[in-house]
Amino acid sequence: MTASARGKLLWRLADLIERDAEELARIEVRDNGKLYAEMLGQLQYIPEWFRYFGGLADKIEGGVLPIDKAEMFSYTKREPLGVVVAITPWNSPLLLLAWKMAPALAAGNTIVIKPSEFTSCSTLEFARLFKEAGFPDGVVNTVTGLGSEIGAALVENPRVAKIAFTGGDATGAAVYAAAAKSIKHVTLELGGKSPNIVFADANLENAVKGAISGIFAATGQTCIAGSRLLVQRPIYEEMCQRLVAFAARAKLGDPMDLVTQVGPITTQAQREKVINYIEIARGEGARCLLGGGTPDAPELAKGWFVEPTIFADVTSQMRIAREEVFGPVLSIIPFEDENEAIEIANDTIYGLAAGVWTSDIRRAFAMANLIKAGTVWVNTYRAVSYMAPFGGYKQSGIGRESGQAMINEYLQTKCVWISLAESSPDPFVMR
Ligand code: TXE
Repeated sequence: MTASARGKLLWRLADLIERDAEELARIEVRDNGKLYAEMLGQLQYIPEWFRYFGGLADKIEGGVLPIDKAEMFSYTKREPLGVVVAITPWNSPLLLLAWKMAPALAAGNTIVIKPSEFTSCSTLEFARLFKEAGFPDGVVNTVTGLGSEIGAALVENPRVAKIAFTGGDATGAAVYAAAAKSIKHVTLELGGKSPNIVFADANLENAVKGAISGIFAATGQTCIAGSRLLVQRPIYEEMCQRLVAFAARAKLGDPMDLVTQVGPITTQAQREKVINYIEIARGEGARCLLGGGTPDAPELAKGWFVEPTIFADVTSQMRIAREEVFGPVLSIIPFEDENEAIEIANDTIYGLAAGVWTSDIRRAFAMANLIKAGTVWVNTYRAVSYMAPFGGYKQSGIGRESGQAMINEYLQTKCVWISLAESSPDPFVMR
């Protein structure tokens, strides 16, 4: 298929996703329990990844080298890697899949998708659209099953050229090690313990909303959760009070209901993990300002709900500040000045994202420079785009997704040498 034809297929697919966005969003909600409003927003935005990378498909160019050897013609080609395996988690199955698929297909690879065992339905429905768009059989394939069986088998398969993985850090490390056996290309998007840093000169109303969206939106089940809220001492108590007042009003309930703000946790095991971390935080001496358990409203009894929970007086040494909870649990940590904020912010194995709230432009740039994270938001939080490279520093991952250059993560370079000489030179000397 020509690159232009590939691009057109991706555009056609984008139109079909747009057509079916509501139905796909409903399936996502039934699978993972996240808010319909959130999943619909994602589904309505996903087509842009396919349009953006579809537009790039016929702009993948090689070059002719001004090679420094007589009678030699040399050029480069950008070629697809081959079979790409996309392994996706349960929190935003189709969005995270689109981030992998759009560049992989635009670059001319074929793809095998392994969705999370907890949320396979939306991917299976999504895969139908590729047929309808006219993709040739075999280009997009879906295999469902347990990670430890099916996922592991795909990672070890020597015919697979690349693994594009989003999930937990322990699984990511296992995938990385297994992929190394057959020298596969790997991109990993793993967890985070993102600092959201509020300075005393910030617009506090906006900062409160930013903190809430960082940890309670998506019930905290997001890799970019702003789970550590660093607050400058002069506004520490005020921020704590404002956050409690705001979060206490959050409406828990049916994720399909448009007035719901905090839905349930996706799996029972994940809820147990979150509750366990709340107990750990209490045991470590963190001060629980809000929540701290499961809600007792009878209408919520059948769901895996956890109360929006806020801990104050957290220190960087506590497990609640070091380990990814992946639930609606906020840790508030006080700091004195910029230096201490940076020290605390970077005191983590992770480096996925960070937020900075300040009205001082010098400080905004200084913090953006010094924070070790793949994304830094200033006076905003949780913004993503098909144009913006996304990925982690340190143990939050390898490689980036989205953005023009990221198509290179799915390409390899070939250099072709053609001798135009009539006779061959001395065979014992390198040319
Ligand atoms: O993820 P897993 P889980 C974090 C979050 C959560 C923890 C565990 O902290 O509590 O991870 O969640 C497949 N070879 N994140 O257990 O195991 C699996 O089938 C190949 C962060 O659900 O990482 C699924 O498709 N594949 C995260 C995918 O890996 C394997 C989003 C992710 O599952 C495999 C979700 C193996 N050996 C959880 N084992 C984020 N970064 O957003 C499992 N899988």
